[in-house]
Amino acid sequence: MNRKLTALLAAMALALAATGCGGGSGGDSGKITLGFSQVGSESGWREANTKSVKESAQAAGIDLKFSDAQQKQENQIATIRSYIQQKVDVIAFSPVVVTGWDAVLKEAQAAKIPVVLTDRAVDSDPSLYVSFLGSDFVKEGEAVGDWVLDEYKDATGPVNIVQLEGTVGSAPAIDRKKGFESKIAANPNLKVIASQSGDFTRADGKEVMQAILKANPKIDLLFAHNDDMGLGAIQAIEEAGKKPGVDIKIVTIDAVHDGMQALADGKINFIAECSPLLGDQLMDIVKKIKAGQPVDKRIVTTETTFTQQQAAEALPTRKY
Ligand code: GYE
Repeated sequence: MNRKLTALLAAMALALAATGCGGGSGGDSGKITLGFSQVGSESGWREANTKSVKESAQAAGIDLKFSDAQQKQENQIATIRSYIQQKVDVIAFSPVVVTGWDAVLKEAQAAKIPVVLTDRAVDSDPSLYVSFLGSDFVKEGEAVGDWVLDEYKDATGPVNIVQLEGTVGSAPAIDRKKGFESKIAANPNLKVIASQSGDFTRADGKEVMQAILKANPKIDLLFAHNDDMGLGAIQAIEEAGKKPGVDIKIVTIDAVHDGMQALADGKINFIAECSPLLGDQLMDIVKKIKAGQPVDKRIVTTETTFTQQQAAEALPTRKY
């Protein structure tokens, strides 16, 4: 080999080491590099999910690149493109909405970087990602719907229901609504009189509920797609001089700490759990992918439901 070529190869090796791009074998430390694009920090659920991902990556010895998209799809797409450019080993993300991912997923596939979906689904062809880890949101909506059906089984007149929906176009908002409405359809007394998005945040939950309270003098039940919107609505209900959990019954999804506290305190009536603790399972998937082992295309999180009494019992040992 001539001298010039040897020098060139040495320089290239150095450059690769400096940028941590080992051609897909991780950083210069030999660690696996995972690029993770988070939805945002809109809720207690999201906070617990972010903590879980960060702690599990550290425990697994995985080099985590983390980015918060502030609930904007364009931010997530830009971040994923930057992870592709950085040649991370694996990309994971929690897609803010279901549609619009084909182009960037094809770019990742062309760059031979495996993609794992966590928490939320996309409507792209499943061949564009390796695995999807997260809850069954339709089931969660059904669990809430079942509770409402039972609670009002003896109702003789109309039961006025308000629904606070999650982020427009997101998998949990679409599926929770579908699951809930499919169940309550069994009793014609159960009527959804208003259904609006509160974007999964406490602030929007409060604001939207204030407007709905003004427009609707008789509300029997509120279904909020997550605890945080329910907690915001509780403030609006109290400020309107009504008793949450009594004058207006409240059912939500997530079972994060503040939601469970409100349930134990009698301000919420029922919660279907949605576990944010996806970190350990995600790191296992990433390691398997890098080891060339097969991973399941769909991994569904195990979850439960809570009544007020069950919440009081579970609170002291709850992890989030
Ligand atoms: O229920 C909500 C969060 O995607 C399951 O997003 C998640 C949802 C969760 O903002 O609180």
